[in-house]
Amino acid sequence: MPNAIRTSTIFLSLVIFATLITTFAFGQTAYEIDISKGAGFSAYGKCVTTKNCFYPNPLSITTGSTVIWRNTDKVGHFVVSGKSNDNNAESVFDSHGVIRSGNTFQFTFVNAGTYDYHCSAHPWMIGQVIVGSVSNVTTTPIKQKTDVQPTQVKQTCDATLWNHVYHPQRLKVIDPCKTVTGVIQSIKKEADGDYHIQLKLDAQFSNLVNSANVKYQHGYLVLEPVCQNIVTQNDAKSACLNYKSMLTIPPKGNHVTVTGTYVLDLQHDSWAEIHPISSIQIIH
Ligand SMILES: [Cu+2]
Repeated sequence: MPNAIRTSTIFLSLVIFATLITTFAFGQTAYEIDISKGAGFSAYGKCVTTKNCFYPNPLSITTGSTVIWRNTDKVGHFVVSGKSNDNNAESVFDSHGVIRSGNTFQFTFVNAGTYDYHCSAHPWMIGQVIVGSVSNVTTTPIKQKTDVQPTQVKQTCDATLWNHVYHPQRLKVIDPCKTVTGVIQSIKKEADGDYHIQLKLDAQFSNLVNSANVKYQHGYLVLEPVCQNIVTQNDAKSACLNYKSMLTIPPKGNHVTVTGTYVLDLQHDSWAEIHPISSIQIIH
């Protein structure tokens, strides 16, 4: 082997070795991408021009790295792989449901490649993660954080949703914020803009339904995410004025985790509901 090639081979090996050491020394390598303030405001916003509604953008990392998207904006956002106009893009990662202000979503990139992503609610928000195999990445991450604890999925309830529940006095609150799991049985649009969803609760939550759920809802818990659809019922219109829910409801048959207020609906024989819903996510 000629000397020059041998030297560069040794040098490359050292680079790979050094990179591995760094990765192992700090544990899992994690990078943060911030969702910029005001990113949801308009397709002509500042961050759209400067291409940093997701910052840094693009982000170059190595395989095995975790990216944590942090929502520093005031409104909720989504992170979905692929381009916004590409309906058939195979989804590599998906925040499923909204990342609320201050919350995070994370994904570990196992395979090398160039990954476009976007916010499904604000299609002008686009970004790219470039994942190189350990040996060929030469760029230095703009922002690197180490020893990041796995994100605790803290289930919280958005109390402001109550501003969008019409006639809230018909609901008797039993638990202001409760998380349950189960399988979606049916989804129906209602005139008040809500969805009426029947959820077959997992065994450990089966005590949350009552005789009215059995009598009128096949024993299923009722889920009511508010202001999902166009309101045609007159007395419900004001509750959804200038407000549209950012929740994405998974199709029926999905096993989901749901967080919201656990109530009894006094107008319907006091059957049990989660109403309003703060989050609903597919369990993988
Ligand atoms: Cu967004």
